[in-house]
Amino acid sequence: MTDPVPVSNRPPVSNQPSGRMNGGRALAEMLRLAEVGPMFGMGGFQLLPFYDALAQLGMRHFLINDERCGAFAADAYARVTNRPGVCDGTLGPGATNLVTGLIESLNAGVPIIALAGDTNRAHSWKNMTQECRQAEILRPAVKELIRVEMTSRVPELLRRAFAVATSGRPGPVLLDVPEDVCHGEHDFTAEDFAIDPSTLSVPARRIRPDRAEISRAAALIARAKRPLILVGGGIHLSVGYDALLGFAEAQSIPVAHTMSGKGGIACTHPLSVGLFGRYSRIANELIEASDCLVVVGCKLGEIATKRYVLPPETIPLIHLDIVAEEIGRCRAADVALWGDARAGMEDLGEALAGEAKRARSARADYVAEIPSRMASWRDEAAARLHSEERPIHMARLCTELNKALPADSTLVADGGFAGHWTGLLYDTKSPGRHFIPDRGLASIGYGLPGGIGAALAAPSIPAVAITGDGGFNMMLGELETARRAGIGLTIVVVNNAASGYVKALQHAIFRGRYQSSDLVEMDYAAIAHAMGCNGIRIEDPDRLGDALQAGLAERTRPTVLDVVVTRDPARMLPAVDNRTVEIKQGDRVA
Ligand SMILES: Cc1ncc(C[n+]2csc(CCOP(=O)(O)OP(=O)(O)O)c2C)c(N)n1
Ligand SMILES: [Mg+2]
Repeated sequence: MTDPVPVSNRPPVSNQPSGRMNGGRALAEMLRLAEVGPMFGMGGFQLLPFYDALAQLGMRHFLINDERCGAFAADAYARVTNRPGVCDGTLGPGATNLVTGLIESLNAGVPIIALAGDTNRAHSWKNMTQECRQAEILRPAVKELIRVEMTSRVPELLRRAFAVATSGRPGPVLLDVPEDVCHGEHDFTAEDFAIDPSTLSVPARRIRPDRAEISRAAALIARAKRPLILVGGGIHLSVGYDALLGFAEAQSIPVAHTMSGKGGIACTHPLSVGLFGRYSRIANELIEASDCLVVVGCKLGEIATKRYVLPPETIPLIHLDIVAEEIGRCRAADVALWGDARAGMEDLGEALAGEAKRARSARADYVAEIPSRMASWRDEAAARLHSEERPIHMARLCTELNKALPADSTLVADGGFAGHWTGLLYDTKSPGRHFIPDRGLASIGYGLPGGIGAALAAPSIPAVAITGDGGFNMMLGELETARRAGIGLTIVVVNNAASGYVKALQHAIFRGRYQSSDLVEMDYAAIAHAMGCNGIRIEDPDRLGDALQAGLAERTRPTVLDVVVTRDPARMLPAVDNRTVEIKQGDRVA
């Protein structure tokens, strides 16, 4: 009698394989069952059975050049698709390199399944090569760290990982997989391979706020003459766009957004008052003049509150959030609505349905203010928004992005100026995750790998990443990944030959005593060419439009647009920064 063919050498016949297989194969089979998208990682001995299984099963996995980038790419993938992104690293340095990316996802509430190889337990703590206390290092970087101690428990614990990653406030879950568990074998039954489909995308489960609190909130809103909705990134995690727009329109309530909340409603909608917080067009003054604030899926952190000076304590505030303990953390709430953003907005809309007609007529003048205030802001900012100056003005670059990017495109914005300028001036044209800034941890370097994740998540949708030169330097190796992946990603490098945010602050606070904030002048278009990509250096603002179109037209190779912007540290900040100067009401920005 011949031995049965080992599972790893057989083509998959069903979603529920059975028979003897190693832990790596079981991991891959479960991820296949979960219909995960492209994965990002860098191999090492411990996880090689997993890699082998991916090859056997024909699953997509991209070698990245730094595990942090794999985590960033998985994060952006998850934001575009609302499905968990997957990344992996080998033990020791692979695992520790994941930390920054995983904390981005943790703080931003993004579902991730991360795998880390670990030492063979027969030899652990005997100075094995690359061994470190990785579980202790990674535990605070994730929503939950699951140590997989038995090959037989791989399916069960991956099921658990998806449930944790996608429920409540979503987040990253790390499976720490010892070498012997990954290489070890077990006889699995078909029933072992099962997964709850409701845990494969966010939000996995919805919870509605307490009814009595909804009534109290509705009463406050009904009385308000100038209510304002402040929306954060939770609106994307809840996919609450229709509920938000329906509620705002029915009740005539304008909407301001954080950087992460951009796209809750289209920035071009007449009820959108733009970004609030550290940088603002007209939103901060509308907050000051409001008589009822409805905060939705927003932590009211440092940037949103302009370092905790907004919103004024005197204005009644309703706070709707999926994490109960976020309510009241930074600003007391008059009404606490603990629940899912979409469900909460629907319930508020229902509670106020009878009021809608009266509210719309009572607030007609109020909402009519918004387009006219926005128009006068545009007039004041026009010289910068349409600037012909060289080096190029950041506001002009944002105007050109607004013109060039279609409504369905994704703009990924890096942690430095790139994110703040576009957070303020980039206009999404339809609701959704069309603007992806890494505000969870605000690391520089997210732009390029985030762009890779976004491009792979939605290949038919134009993907553009905007990054500083410092952030791009950090990640240059990933241009190789982008090229290998054959993606038509456009990378806009904001080339100011500086660690610009740092230099601008040194200018403002330390009277121009600069230390370690200059970069050498680089030609990133030439670097892109040398790496087999398209590259265009742009010094004339009138060439920006064509260059962006050229980038968007590329379908199979990345394009680097090297945009030469101001080198003057006095002119880099998108506005007066309130860490350096007191912001007075009426300060104009951009
Ligand atoms: C990993 C990391 N290190 C340091 C910082 C602090 N930081 C914020 S903005 C900035 C400047 C980054 O330079 P660049 O990417 O060129 O962007 P610019 O501000 O010049 O547009 C730095 C160093 C950070 N956000 N992330
Ligand atoms: Mg720079």
